[in-house]
Amino acid sequence: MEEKIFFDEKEEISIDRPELYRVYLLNDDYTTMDFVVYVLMTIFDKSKVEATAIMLHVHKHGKGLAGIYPKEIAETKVYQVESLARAKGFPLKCSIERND
Ligand code: NFA
Repeated sequence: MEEKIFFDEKEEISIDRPELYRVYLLNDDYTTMDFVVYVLMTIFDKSKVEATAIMLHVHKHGKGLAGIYPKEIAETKVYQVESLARAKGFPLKCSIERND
């Protein structure tokens, strides 16, 4: 996405804005609620109150928004969540959707 900024009639610069992607957490029957809250606080910088609300939303509705980031950062978040989950023996999964 490109946005032109005009300073006056003569000067003009262009700024490339990155495409943003939504990172969702997906519900499953085995990952503990405490672990999902921990992931939201440590990987997605949520407070305990926000993390608990998102976790309960995922538990009830099947998926919930964890954050919105440029593509490479979104992919890194997914990798961090899923490798930490596997290391702890949980099947927790994420999905990514373009935020358009
Ligand atoms: N459904 C899981 C449970 O009852 C909790 C959970 C919430 C898992 C959000 C994954 C995501 N232990």
